[in-house]
Amino acid sequence: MKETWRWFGPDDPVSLQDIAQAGATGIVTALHHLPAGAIWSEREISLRNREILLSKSYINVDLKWSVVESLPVSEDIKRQSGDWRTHIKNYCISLENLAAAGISTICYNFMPILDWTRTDLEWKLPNGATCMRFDLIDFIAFDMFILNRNGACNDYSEDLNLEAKKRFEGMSKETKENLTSNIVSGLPGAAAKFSLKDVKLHLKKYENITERILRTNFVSFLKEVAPVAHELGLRLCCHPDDPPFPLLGLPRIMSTEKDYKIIMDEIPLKSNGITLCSGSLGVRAENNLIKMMSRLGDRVHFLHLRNVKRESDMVPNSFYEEEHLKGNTDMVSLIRAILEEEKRRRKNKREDWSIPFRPDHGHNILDDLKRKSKPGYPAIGRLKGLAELRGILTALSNSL
Ligand code: DNO
Repeated sequence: MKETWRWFGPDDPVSLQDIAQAGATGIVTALHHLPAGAIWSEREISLRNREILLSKSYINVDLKWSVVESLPVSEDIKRQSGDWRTHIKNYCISLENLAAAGISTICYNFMPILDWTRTDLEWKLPNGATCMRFDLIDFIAFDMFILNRNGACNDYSEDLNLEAKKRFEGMSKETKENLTSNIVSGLPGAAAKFSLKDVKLHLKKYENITERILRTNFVSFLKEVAPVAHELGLRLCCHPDDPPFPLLGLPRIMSTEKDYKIIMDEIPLKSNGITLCSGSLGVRAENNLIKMMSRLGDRVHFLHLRNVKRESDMVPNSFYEEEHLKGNTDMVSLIRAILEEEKRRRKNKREDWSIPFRPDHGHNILDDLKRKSKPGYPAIGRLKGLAELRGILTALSNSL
């Protein structure tokens, strides 16, 4: 397992030097300044790459850009409307340029409009640390009474509607504003930042996009890009929906093992792979991550290791981000399953036997509470996660 760390580029408050001190050497980054659908030119890629390589002159550690997260898929591609054909061509050119720069693992997602979504970015834990949380009732209150989405009430049970109404009536103006900005303005790494008005406009454009249509569009996107990636020796890896259920009446189609299986079977190329995110998938009790790792393992190209605590086993549900070794996922068994997959790969002489992973998210602890980093991506909270994961990894590797 190769230790990597997400870096948002030169304006990330957590620097390359911090990463080197955390002990990770693989950098996970993206050209966040380029809009979805645009070409990632050789020049833009090499500027970012140079920045990472030049760090060697002031920190004597070899850091390498090892994963792209994410090469975003435009809304036009997801809906097959507007400029979607050009965007697919551009996607393929970006893949060629990335391959030329020696970067071969490319993460992306296929969630309509909203990328990962939380209602609370600084939820206080009993020990004074903060973490991220998705509160279903707050989300419904937003959907029904702030966004005023048509038909929203039909998506939830009567009880949930009533609870959300009560919650909304008790909210101050500031709480409503915070909730809105947490949901619509885009968490770190999301392809776009929206206003409430943008979300309404986008929702209108998605009116006729059913789950079936979205899946068909996804398959047709992959039928074009996966063969290109295959030729270039690249590994595409689709990140799951986060949270793994429909939001705002929009379909989400990469939420369960069954969803992944459909897509893997449709395009049976190694280049058509998975980002196994234990935090996102772990929000659904039916997702058995350990079995997913064993059953789909040969196409898992990237791992996000993180834990969540489900507050109920319903779908949808509320959840919060737990410490890496707490929460609903048994991290020791998951890492054991990953190491077994790596063993199989070594036996089959696969050059990609070492799977890149990153400690995904972290609590804000100690100095994180003073230093403003990107939501979910503090230095010390992630370092603690990485250290804990590294401990398990070392212990299991030694005993294997
Ligand atoms: C959240 C991340 C997501 C992820 C994208 C992948 O922390 O895991 O932003 O990067 O959804 O495309």
